[in-house]
Amino acid sequence: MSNDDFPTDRPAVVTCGLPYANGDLHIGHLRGYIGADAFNRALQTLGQETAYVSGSDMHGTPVAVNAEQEGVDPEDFALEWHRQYEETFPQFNVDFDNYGHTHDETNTELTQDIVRTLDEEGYVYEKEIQVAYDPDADQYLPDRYVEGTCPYCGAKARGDECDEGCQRHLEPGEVKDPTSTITGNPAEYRERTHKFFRVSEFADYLTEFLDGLEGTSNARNQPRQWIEEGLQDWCLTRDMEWGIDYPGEDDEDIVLYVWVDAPVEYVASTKQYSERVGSDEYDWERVWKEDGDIVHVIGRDIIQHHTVFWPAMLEGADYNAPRGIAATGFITINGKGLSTSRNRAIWAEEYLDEGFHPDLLRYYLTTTGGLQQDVDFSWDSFQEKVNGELVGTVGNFWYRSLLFAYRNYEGTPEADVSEEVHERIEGAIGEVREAVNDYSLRGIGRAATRLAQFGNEYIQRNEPWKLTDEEPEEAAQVIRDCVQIAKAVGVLLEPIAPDKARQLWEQLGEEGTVADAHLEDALEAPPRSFDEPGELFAKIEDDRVAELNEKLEERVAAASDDESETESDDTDGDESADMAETDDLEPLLEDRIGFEEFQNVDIRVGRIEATEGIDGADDLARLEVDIGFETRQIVAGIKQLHDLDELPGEKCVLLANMEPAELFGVESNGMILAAGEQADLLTTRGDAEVGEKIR
Ligand code: B3M
Ligand code: ZN
Repeated sequence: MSNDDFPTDRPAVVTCGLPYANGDLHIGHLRGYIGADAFNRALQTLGQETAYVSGSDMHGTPVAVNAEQEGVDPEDFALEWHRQYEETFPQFNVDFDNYGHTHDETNTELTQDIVRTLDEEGYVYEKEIQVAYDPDADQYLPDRYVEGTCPYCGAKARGDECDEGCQRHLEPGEVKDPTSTITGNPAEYRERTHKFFRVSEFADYLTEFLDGLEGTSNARNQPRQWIEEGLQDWCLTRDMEWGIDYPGEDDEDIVLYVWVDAPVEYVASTKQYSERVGSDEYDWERVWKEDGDIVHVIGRDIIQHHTVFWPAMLEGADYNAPRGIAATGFITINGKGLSTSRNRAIWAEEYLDEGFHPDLLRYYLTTTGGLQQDVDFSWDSFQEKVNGELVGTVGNFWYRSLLFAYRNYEGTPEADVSEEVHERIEGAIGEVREAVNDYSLRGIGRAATRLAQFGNEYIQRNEPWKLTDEEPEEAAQVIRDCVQIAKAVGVLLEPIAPDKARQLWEQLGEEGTVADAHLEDALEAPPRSFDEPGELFAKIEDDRVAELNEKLEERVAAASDDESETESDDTDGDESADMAETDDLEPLLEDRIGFEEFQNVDIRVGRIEATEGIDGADDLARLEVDIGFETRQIVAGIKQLHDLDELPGEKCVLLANMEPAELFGVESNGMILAAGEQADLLTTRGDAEVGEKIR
């Protein structure tokens, strides 16, 4: 099954993963909320009817554990964070049509309703299981109350997720060597009766669902492996008080597992929106029960919940399936994993307090790397991106063209847009349309910045300042074109930098709002007159970056100093990137080798010709590399770390006489050399030919 392209004549809904209402938001969180917001705005510019909804995730042990640590009631605790989030999102121009929370009436009722239907349809059964228990605390130990070893990959894992390893969901009782996070005691086991959802019955359905799923390839491919391994049924209930009751049961000590009611908030929040604006305007039931286009933007640590459990629940309860799931990579800071306990994060509030405009971060987060790539944030790379692309390309073009137009014509000169420029703008519109259908936010940003780049070249090439006296008509033509390009860049960039686009719109004296504009409006003539423009972007100076680097280092060091051994105050899955941490370099090898031995190592210059991710493998990519004599197929663990589409054409360095090996059924004939946790690919600095030996 393949979908018709966006825009469709059906209503769409875009969601982002629900933040747990348990702590401050950082840029790891913002990547998803901003990404989904940008995608939703982009759909709108295509003319798609759409809504952007989400809500706070109030339940589960992520909230209960943190509330307990603070000695407060989980409901009060979660509501307080929920209110803070409601205030934070608009500050980043994250514009939800509805932002609810999972503890509200709409979600409680809808969740119970869906679970009741699953039960009635025969998808739920009861089973006696062994549940971890801490006798000293006299408490059962669901999910984050217990830690141990992942039975699949051996990494340290939480009770319900292998957050530092393979990212799998773990069922109660699965984690090995469980210890209580309350007391540190080894957990005991006690028999309890719990409800189970027959996910295993949905294997065929899910395979078919994945065949038609759009979004990022990690979301489509990873679940296939889990399905092939055999799906387990899913425990729907937990021994705790905080959460939503199982419908019709009055056992006070058992609630629904947080991952049951959390995704239902996508539906509940859409329903609240629909009820507010009226179903004539936006019909949630059509979206969720008939034929709406549902798009989830999530972190890659929650792919299984969204591609296995959630679609099975939707199917079992007779709801519509998601059309697209886009799973973003993690964010690291200066090459190391985000860690809330180590204060190694860029906090949402902190970013704003530093006085940076939210659109700069929006641009950085959406256009640095592809969606599924891990992004390493540093103030240096932030500065480079802002100064190079926003200040140097977009801002520079906007300002110089509008200022020239204002000074010479007090606005848009009277002329028709030239054919060349008309076509160039049409081309950029096409690029955006394609990028949206490819779920590529970076593609959207690139279409806008490339158009601005073209504008700069166009102005440079035509030198209107030389024409105003001698060839006034030609000068007017060039500037007319430039004003049109400036406006078009604004329309194209709006999903990513909505406030900067709004400011440009105002400078042009446009009516209405750029947020309501469609892509085709990029070709509509701007108003005849406008006021003197101002510069919309300012360069970030080096000393500012030095100061920010220093502050960040001090903060991280201070947190490491007084850090207790436990990291249980980490609040979310982003910490899994902590694995990437290498505080110390690997020690140098003592043993020396002779030149002859080195001669046996055949290292060559290659050129990457083609790349593709390997289905079912999280990290592996298949590369075709020209090594002068022949083209080699090489498997490399770079899928998450590089944008595969960008590599063809790049020179690389490879070990050519590596023994062939087979990985995920693909033969690898050589090894690409790379450095560090981010797999920084080695290349040559000068003109060494492909095939040249490295000595
Ligand atoms: N509250 C946060 C996370 O695991 C979790 C998302 C729920 S989405 C339905 O990223
Ligand atoms: Zn694991």
